Amino acid sequence: MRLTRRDMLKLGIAVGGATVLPGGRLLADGGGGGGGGSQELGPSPRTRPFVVELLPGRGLPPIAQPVAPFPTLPDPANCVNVDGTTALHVSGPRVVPANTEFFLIHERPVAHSFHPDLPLNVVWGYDGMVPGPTFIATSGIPQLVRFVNDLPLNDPVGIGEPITAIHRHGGFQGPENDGYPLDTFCTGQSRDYFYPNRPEGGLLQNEHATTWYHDHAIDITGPNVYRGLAGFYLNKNILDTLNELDPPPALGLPSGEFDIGLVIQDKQFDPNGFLVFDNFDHNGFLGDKFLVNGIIQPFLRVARRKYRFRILNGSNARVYQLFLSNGQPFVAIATDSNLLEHPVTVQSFVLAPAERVEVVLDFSRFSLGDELFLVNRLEQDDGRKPGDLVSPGTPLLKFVVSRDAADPSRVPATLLPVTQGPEQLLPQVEVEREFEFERSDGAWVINGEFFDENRVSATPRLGRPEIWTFASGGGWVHPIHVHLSDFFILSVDGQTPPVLQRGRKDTVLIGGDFNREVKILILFDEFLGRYVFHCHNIEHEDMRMMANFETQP
Ligand SMILES: [Cu+2]
Repeated sequence: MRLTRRDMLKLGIAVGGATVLPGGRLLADGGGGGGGGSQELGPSPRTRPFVVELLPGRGLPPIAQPVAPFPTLPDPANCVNVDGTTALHVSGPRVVPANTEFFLIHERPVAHSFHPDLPLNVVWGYDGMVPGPTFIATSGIPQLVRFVNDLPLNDPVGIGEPITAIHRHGGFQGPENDGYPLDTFCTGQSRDYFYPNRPEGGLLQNEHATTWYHDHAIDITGPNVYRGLAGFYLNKNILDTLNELDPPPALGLPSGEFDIGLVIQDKQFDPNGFLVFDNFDHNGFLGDKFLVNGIIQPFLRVARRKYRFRILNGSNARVYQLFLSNGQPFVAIATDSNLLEHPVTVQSFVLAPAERVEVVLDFSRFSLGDELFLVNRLEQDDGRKPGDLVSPGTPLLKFVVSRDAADPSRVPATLLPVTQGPEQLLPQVEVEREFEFERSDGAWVINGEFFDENRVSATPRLGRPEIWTFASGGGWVHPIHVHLSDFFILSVDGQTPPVLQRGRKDTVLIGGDFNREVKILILFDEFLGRYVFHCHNIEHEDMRMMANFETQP
C-alpha cells in the first residue's frame, strides 16, 4: 500500500531536516538548491502528438445545467484538515434570492484517458469530468452550487486527499462562500456555495468574463488540483452576452461552438503510464507532458472564421510563453477575469499559474487543410523560475482548418471601458502595504511568516483604495493571487507595466529576472470578512506562502 501524504505527515515520515509548521505539521525540506525535489522521476513514456481530437465530451466539457431548487444545508464544521484545523467560516442554511439558480456537482473518481498510448488513469473530477463542467453565470442572477464530496477515503493512487474546498478564482463572493482553505468538507459531506454574480461595487468595469473554480484545501491544493479538480466559470452580461448575433451594445464576440476554454497543464507519468506527483517537491512540481483540457497534445478542428479562446494556465508551477507556429500575432481581448478596454495585438504572451489571457484567432485567411500550432517556447526545468525562450519550443495544440462557416462575430475597438481606474483612485490612496515573498526553511513565507489562519496581515477598508507592493527575493518567481479583487498593476520595477499587464488582474507574476517589485492599486468594494492572498505556485501555497486579509467597514 502506498502511504498518502497525510499518512506520512501523521507518521512524521520526513526526509532531511524537519521543521514544524503552524498546525503541528512536519515540513520535510525539499532541498535548498532549487532542484526538482526529493524524488528523481524518469521521463514519461512516449506519446504520439496530435492524435486525439478535442470534441464535446472529450476535452470540451458540457455547460453545467441548473437543477430544481433545493433546501440549503448548514456548512459542515467537523471536517478535519491535514493540519488538524477545522472550518473557520461556517454558515447556517443560506437564504437565497428567489431568482437563484441551483446546481449540484459531485466530486468523484473517474477513469480518464490522458492519451491512447497510456493506460486509463483514475483522476478526480467535478461530476467526474476533467476539466469540470463549465458554469455560465448571468450578471444579476445568483447561483447556488452544492458540491458533494464523493471522493474515496482509501485511494490507491495516493495523489491528493479527499478533503476539499471550492474556490471560484476571480469571483466576488462572501467569505463563507470563497473556499477559504480551512473551510473544507470531507468524504460523504457537501458544502453549498452562494455566488451573487454581481460586479464588484456594481461597476460595469468589474463585469467578469472568465473565472475558474478549483480545489483550495489547506496544504493539499496542489495534489488535488493536479488530480483533476478544476473547471471554467464563465460570466455573461449586457456587453459580453455570449451571443455573437446580439446587436450593440452587445460586443458580438465569437460565441457558442466558436468560444472555447483551453486549460493548459503539465503532468508526469511513470514508465507504465500512470500519473505521478512528488509530495515532497516544495519548489513547484513540473511535468514533461503538456495537456490541453486534460488531454496530452490534442488537436482541434476549426472553421475558416474567428474564434474566442479563453486560455488558462491550470498548472501547479509552470510558466508558459505562448506563440503561434506561423508567427501570426494574437489579438488579446481579456486578462484574468476582465475584458480589456481595447483589443491588443501581441506576438506572444506569458501565462503564469492561474493567469488567463483571452484571444481572438481568425482562421478566415487559411486554406482548408492548413494546420497551425499553439506553441510554448518558455523553457523551465525547476520550480524556481522559467529559463530561456527556446526555438521551436513545444507545440501544445494543433488547429486543423477543416471547414467553412458563417462569421457574424465582431471584435469592437472598445471592449470594456475603465471608469474608476488609477486616474480616479490614486488621489484617494491613504494606505500602502508591502509584502515580501521569500523562501524560508525549505518552505515559503510572506513577510517572514508562514500562513496562520489566526494572523491577519492586512485590514483594508471597503471603498478605500490602497497600494500594495509585492517583492520577491532569491530569484524565485511567484504568481501572486489576491482573492476578492480586480487590481491594477501600477508599476513593474518602477516602469510602466507591459501592455498586457495594464488590464485588471487577479494574479500577477513577481520575481525571477524581472518583476522583482510590483506595485498594484487595489480596492475592495463589498463583503466583510477574512480572505486569503497567496502564491499560486501551488506547492508554495501548500507550503504556507499565504496570508489573511480582513476587510473592514
Ligand atoms: Cu511562489
